[in-house]
Amino acid sequence: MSSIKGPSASDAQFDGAGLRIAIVHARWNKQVIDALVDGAITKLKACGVKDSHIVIQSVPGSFELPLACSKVIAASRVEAGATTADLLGGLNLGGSASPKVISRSETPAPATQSMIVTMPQQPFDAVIAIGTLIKGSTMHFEYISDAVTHALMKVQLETGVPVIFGVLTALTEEQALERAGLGTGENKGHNHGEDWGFAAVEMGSHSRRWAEGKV
Ligand code: RBF
Repeated sequence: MSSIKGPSASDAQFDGAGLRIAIVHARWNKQVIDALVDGAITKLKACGVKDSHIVIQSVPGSFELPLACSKVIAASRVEAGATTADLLGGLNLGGSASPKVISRSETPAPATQSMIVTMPQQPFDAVIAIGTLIKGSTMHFEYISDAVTHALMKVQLETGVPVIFGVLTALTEEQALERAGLGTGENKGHNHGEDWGFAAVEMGSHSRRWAEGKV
């Protein structure tokens, strides 16, 4: 039976070629997680995101996702800053053999036109948080689902980096399998990880544009 559920395609095409995306996933319910992560990666690549610009990190369970996303975003900012500083610090602008220490009051020499400084790493444009919570006989499901959902929203609002909500909250194992496209027969289902890959590229692209003051 056809369904009206799920995101409709955007009118715009989003190019992931310049984007750097992190996938942070939990390891509980591995079979489902693996399919979701694969689905996300497939669509990131289909949108042009380079292999080298897809970074994957794992944490024990879904409860750990919000902190991990926050730290990964911060780490990528440190990495980008450090890379730029290292490159600039490593350039010998004065032509002398020993490195020149520039005091705070001194103006650094302007870069010449022939000097091209590339930044091998850049901060993440979006993070996809992937977990699978399956309801058990205790209240853990409710507590973890609620806490993680709110915390992931907080991370994206506080960092300004889109966090794609890839946490399945399933009442049964069958439901979880179907949402990863692993159900059986007619109930094979759709791999939601694919939607999250597309969402990351769309939100990463929007964010870049908005950051440049363009709407
Ligand atoms: N983590 C998940 O990602 N999915 C689950 O379905 C899940 N169920 C849990 C059920 C119980 C009773 C407990 C104690 C933990 C569960 N976790 C689950 C792990 C949780 O997210 C976290 O990794 C651990 O509690 C350690 O902080």
